[in-house]
Amino acid sequence: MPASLPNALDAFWMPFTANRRFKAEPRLLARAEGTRYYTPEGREVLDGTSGLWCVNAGHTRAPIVEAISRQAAELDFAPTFNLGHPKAFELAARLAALLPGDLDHVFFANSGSEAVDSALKIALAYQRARGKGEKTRLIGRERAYHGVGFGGISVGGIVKNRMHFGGMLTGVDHLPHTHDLARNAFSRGQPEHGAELADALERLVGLHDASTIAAVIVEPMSGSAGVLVPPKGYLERLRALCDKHDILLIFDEVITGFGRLGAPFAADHFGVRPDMITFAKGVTNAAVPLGGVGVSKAIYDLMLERADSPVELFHGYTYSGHPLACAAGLAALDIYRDEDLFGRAAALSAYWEDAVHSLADARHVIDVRNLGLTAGIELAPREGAAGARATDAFHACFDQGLLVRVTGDIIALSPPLIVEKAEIDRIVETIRAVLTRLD
Ligand code: PXG
Repeated sequence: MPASLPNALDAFWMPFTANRRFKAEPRLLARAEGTRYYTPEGREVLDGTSGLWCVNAGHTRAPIVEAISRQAAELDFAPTFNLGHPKAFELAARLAALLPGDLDHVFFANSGSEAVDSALKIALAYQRARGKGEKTRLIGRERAYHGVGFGGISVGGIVKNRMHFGGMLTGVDHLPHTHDLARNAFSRGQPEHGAELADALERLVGLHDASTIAAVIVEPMSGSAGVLVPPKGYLERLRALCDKHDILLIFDEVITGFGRLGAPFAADHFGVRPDMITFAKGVTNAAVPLGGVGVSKAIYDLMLERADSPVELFHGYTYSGHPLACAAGLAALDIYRDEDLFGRAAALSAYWEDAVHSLADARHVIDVRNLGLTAGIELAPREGAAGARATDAFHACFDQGLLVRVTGDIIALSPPLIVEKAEIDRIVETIRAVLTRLD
């Protein structure tokens, strides 16, 4: 490191990070393989979070590495505005086949945030194209995370992600979140209580009128907010209300897509059909950034038919359908299929559920919840210091060789779908040991 750089960590303004704390006490990852990260000193860290909910097939999988390097040598970049390259069409077709029902068309972006903005814009453009241009309102939900674009934070519901950034989009409203510890603590799988919270959409319709509402967007299971599992019947009710009022329903499956719940998408797991699905993360196993929107045949066909100019959607990114991302995506889909990783996640989920619920009596724990290969372990907050206990747990787990995610006072777990039972045991034992020692 050159002497002129007193702190070589200084220049990188790290996202969603307490930069001063990190740079005083850095934790670095240098290498990864399968379910493990390795620090620069060679210390092994078990990945309990699939990176950031994204490395579903485990790290540095050889077929993906090879596909990316082959693609980089063959075709590094090609525009997809008025031109095309084979792998973008191939990946879109593979995704259309994997997406549920008539979600037969795929729009590509580069991240979950861009996927969400794309879906919201498609919803508005679609309503306009069908002669319902006054349907401009977007409905999100409290505690939702839809990325960090202005569209995503407007419909999102995480206070800190919104409060610093001004007025955001106008004409947005929110449903109540579904997290209810008083009625649903320690639920296994979907909680019993709260389907009626979907009826809040009726109240928003009563307030704004359905003729002004374009779309509702929800995470079918909230990930970032700390694994908030939808109550039984809730998503079904939301779908029925959207149908009743001619409102599009968008599922943000950036986390739940690609096997996290033991099915290709949460829409499959819950048996509820949205009009659009946003995806990112697992689509390439996170090896190259890629996001996108699965769009229903009805939306796509109408947009093409009714367009008032030859270009039907004035939206897209330089890197929509980037060749490296498409190559990585195709290789990732092959792994998911060949290793039946979604089926593997489904088969492991009962073991996972028992394992994480064994923490119900661990120190500080006020709730354990789970679905598929996810879990939220909620801790009692320290008096006057919300979030501090879970942050300390994060650091202690890392030092004990386990990577977890924390949000507020919730530990969120989402191991790679290739996780072994012995590794699940290790995740749970490490967390118990850490909590036992924690103030
Ligand atoms: N929608 C959902 C449901 C997400 O979870 C995004 C959109 C945005 O994706 P991008 O690719 O723009 O980051 C996300 C991202 C965490 C964590 O620790 C979660 C996300 C990102 C970073 C951290 O919970 N989710």
